[in-house]
Amino acid sequence: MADRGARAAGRQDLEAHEPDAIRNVVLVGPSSGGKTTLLEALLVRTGALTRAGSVEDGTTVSDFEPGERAHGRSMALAVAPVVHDGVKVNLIDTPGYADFVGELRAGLRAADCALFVTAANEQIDAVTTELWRECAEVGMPRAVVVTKLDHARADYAGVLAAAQAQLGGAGDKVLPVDVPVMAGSTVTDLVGLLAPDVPDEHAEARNALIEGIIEESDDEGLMDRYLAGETVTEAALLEDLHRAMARGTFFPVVPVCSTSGVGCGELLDLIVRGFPAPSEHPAPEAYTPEGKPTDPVSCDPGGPLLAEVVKTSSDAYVGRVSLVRVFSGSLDPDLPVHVSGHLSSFFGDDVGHGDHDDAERIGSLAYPFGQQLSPAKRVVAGDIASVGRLTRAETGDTLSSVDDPRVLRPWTLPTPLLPIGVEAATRSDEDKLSTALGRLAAEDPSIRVEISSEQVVLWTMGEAHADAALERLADRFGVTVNRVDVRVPMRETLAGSGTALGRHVKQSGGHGQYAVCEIEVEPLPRGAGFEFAERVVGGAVPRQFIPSVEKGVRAQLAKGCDGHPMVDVKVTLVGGKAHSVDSSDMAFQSAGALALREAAAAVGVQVLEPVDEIEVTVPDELVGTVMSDLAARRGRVLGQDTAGGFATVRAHVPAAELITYPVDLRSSTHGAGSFTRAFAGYEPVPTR
Ligand SMILES: Nc1nc2c(ncn2[C@@H]2O[C@H](COP(=O)(O)OP(=O)(O)OP(=O)(O)O)[C@@H](O)[C@H]2O)c(=O)[nH]1
Ligand SMILES: [Mg+2]
Repeated sequence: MADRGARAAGRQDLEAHEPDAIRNVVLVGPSSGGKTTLLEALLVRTGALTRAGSVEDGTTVSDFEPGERAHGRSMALAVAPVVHDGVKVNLIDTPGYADFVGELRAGLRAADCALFVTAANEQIDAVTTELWRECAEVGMPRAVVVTKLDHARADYAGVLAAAQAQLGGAGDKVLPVDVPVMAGSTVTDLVGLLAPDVPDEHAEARNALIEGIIEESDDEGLMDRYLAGETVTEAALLEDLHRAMARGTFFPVVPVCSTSGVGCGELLDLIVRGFPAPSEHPAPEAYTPEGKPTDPVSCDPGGPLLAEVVKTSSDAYVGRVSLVRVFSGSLDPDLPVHVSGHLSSFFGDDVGHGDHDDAERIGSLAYPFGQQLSPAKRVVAGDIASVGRLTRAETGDTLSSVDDPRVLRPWTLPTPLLPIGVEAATRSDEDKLSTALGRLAAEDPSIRVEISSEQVVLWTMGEAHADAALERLADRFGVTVNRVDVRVPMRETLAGSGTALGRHVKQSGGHGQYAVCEIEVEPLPRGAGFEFAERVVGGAVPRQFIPSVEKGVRAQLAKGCDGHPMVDVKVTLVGGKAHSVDSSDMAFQSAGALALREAAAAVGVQVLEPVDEIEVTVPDELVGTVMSDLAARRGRVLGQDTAGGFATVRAHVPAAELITYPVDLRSSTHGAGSFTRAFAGYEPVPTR
């Protein structure tokens, strides 16, 4: 802490008075691509820090959580604002590691443009291309930063060509706005291609850039005039670049070396002059709390309040801190707000926290700088701030005006597919467990909690996410749990048809018990559940005791005859005997239960296991690997489709074979594969 304090330079004025003086830029890209380090370099460049921290030493501004420092990689989104040329730039660092994609999604939501940070010594991987495509779908403005230019194996030209080939195309232009100047293997400077006095050796790159920008210009005669020799000013070009970026058709590339800071100034200039302001980026769709769509939201500080909690953290000293992106209106301390969380109306049940509408008051307002908070007086539309002491607002909730409450359509949440079985370590942990798990899922909606009678399962995005969740459970909520194997909920059914007698007779002294029933049993098709019928003739079982038999049978079904709940059977009561004094409801319940046990012993029990339908999507060339792996998991392939270089395989696979599938699929496809799963039904466990 002392070290970090010493690096922090004099306070900048972080208060933005209007949306056009703000840029919200999210840094995305593969893990270890250099995002956190680039953020440090940008902080130094703008004077927010005097000296850059390092990821290895755990001294960066954005990797401040204990887990991040210990592992040397980002695990959560973090914001650090800088001021450049009078414009406030909220830089949002996100984790590149796939387990933390929930944080990346929240970061994309808070931002108006994404910076794809790519290391000059790496390829552009499938995960990056996929994210690029996803951003394209929602029209997110993007730029590419090629960093680590000083790396021993840096290949700037190679990465640039790969970015143009893999990310550009179909009218999309990925073009460098700067060229690195190398002295041997050291990058010493950049040449800006938009400047008027570009050396001849870069004339070709400059022409390509200018023509690329002019093609996007609204001034239709500009290209002809340019080709005829008219000089287009840098300012005019930047204006067209800005417009094309906002439209999502032009993607500038900037080379950077975070180690030396070369390129940081150029990047900041581009962000301030070329990147769209919050007012140019459409806000999320808004609804009334009843679910009626409302007019589009405009980024007006004087408009009705509309803001969203993109991250929640709890601090032992400060309490709950909500990171909020304001889309419309302004936040003032003490302002009463309407808090809405309607995740289930958009995604169905069991996602994040329960739906709610509450009234609360904005507590303290602050601008976050990593984990440090500096007080804010007023936060206008387009800006990002931390709100202290909101007690009802959870991640994904909307804050709106009390007079005109609204709900924003939540951003797409990833589906956690890796189950982790947990058990409270001690009795006192047991007491706190369910509340703590609820908080965990409310803060991080990419975690789902499933508490069944059999066990507590935490659904997570991967091993690292699970570890981080359990660490948070211990550190923040003081609850220690042990990891246990995930138990798949088995069922059983009868292996055949037959008849059985349940004879519950106790007549040794005092008031006796007498009930005899005869049942016919038969297995039913999967998913049919339980059916009860009766064909009793001549009052062999008195009318009033027939429901007693059914009740006894149902109780035995719930317990099962071989340790698992029994399903998909039909039981018909066909006869029995009663005693005028000793028969009772209880006696017939016992006889019914006994009859089912006898039937199970006679016809045999078939154990059933849950089977899920999964849909696996992988690059075409990996489909063979996926197929043979599914076969090894006792999977049954239902069908296969191919589109755009990807193959989708649908299959039924026993849930027991899918427990570690997210981890295994990721490693066998190098992160390029994904899958969905849904419960399909129960099927007999094959006998070995
Ligand atoms: N040589 C060199 N190394 C760099 C540069 N930028 C980052 N690195 C190193 O690359 C490694 C990863 O950098 P990070 O900044 O943690 O990468 P990240 O993109 O934040 O990674 P995640 O947080 O896992 O997503 C660290 O060891 C950095 O020191 C650079 O410009 N030059
Ligand atoms: Mg990082």
